[in-house]
Amino acid sequence: YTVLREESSRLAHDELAEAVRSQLLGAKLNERSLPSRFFYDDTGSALYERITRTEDYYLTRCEREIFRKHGDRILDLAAGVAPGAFTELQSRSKPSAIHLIELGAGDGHKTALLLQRALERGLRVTYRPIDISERAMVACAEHVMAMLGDPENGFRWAHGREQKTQFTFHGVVGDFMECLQYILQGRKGHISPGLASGAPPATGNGADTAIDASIDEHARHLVMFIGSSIGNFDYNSAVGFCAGVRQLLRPGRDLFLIGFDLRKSHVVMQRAYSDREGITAEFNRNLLTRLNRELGANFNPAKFEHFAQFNVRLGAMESFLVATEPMRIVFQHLDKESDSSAVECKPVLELRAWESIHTEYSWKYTMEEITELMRKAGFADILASFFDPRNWFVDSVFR
Ligand code: AVI
Repeated sequence: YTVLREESSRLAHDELAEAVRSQLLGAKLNERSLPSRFFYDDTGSALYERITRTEDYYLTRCEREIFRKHGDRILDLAAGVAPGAFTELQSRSKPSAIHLIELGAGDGHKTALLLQRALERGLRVTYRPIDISERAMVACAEHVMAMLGDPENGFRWAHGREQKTQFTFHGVVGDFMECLQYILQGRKGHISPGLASGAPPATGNGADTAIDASIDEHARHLVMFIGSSIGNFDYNSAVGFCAGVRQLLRPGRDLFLIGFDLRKSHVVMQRAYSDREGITAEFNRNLLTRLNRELGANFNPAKFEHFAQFNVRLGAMESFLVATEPMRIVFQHLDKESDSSAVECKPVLELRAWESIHTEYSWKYTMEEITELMRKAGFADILASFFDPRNWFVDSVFR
C-alpha cells in the first residue's frame, strides 16, 4: 500500500488561526464558535474512532448493518452490473474490478466490510481513501490490511475454484476536494513522496509515486462520503460540497454514495452526542488542547462542560463547550508576525462564566430534504437507497 500527502494539508494551521480570529475573538458574546472540521487533528481523529465504537453512537452501527445487508448491491452498482441501470456495460463483459474512493475514511473499518465482500466475490479492488489526518491514514492502511488478510500472501482468496485476486490501497492525506481532483483528474505535481508504505514496496521518488496513484481513466469509480460527514456542513456548504464532487465525477460513469443520518427520536440523538462513556466530551475538549498546542493558548479543558442538544428548528444536533468560570485566554502564537512579543499585545479572549462556544452541527435529514439537497447540487433522482432495519440511517447512490 502507499500513503501520499497532498500539499494543501499544510494550510490547515493558517485556517485555524483565521477561524479563531473571526469566529472566536471577533464574535459577540453568545455568538462565539469554531468550525468542527478542526476537531480532526491526530488525537481528535483517534477519539472520533472511539466514539464510533460506543454503545450510544448508533450511526456507525447502522451503517455497518447497511453494508452487511446491502453490500452486494452496492458492489453491483460500483461494478456496473445493477439490473436495468447499466445494461450496456453488463452485456459487454462481466466486470472484474471495482474502484472505491472514500472521502474522510477514518480507520476504514466500515468500508473494509465492502472490500472484504468484493474480494470474496473474486473482484479486483482498488481502494483510495482520502483523509486529513496522516495518523488516521496510516491506521486505516494497517487496519484494512489486517482485516483483509496477509499482504505478504498476495491476498489469495478462495472463490469457487481457487482464485487469486488483487487488492490495492492508495491513501492520500489532505483536503478532500484537492485530493479528489488529483485522483480523478490526474492533477499532478502536488503530491509529496510516500509517507508510509507496506507490501508491495513503494517505488522510487515522488514523481513515480504520483504515477502509482493515478487512475485507470476508463474505469467507473464509486466515490463514497459515508458516516453522515455531510451532516457537519451547513446547508449551503453541503450543497456546494456535493456540487463540487459532482463536477469532478465523469458523467454517466462515476457514482457518488453518500450517507445521511435520518431524523429520529430526540432521546436517541441526544444520547449519541453525549455518550455515557464521556468520549464525545473528550473529543469536544480536544479542540481546546489543539488551540493550546498550535496557537499557544492557555485553555484549561477541564474547566469546560461538553453540552449537546437537538435544535428542533434547524433539525440539527449542536455541540458546545461551556466555560464553567470566568477565564482570560491569551493566544501566544497568534499574530506572530507582529513586532512585539509582549503578552499584552497578544490577542486575548475574555470568557464569562457559563458562556458557550459553538463547536459542531450534525444535521439530521428527511428523505425529502436529501432529494432536494442533491437536486440543488445538480444530481438527478436517487439511483438507489439503502437503509438499516430501523430506518435510522441511509446510504444513497447518485450518478
Ligand atoms: C464525523 N461526524 C459525522 C460525526 C457526527 O456525528 O457529526 C462527528 C461527531 N461528533 C460528535 N460525535 C461524533
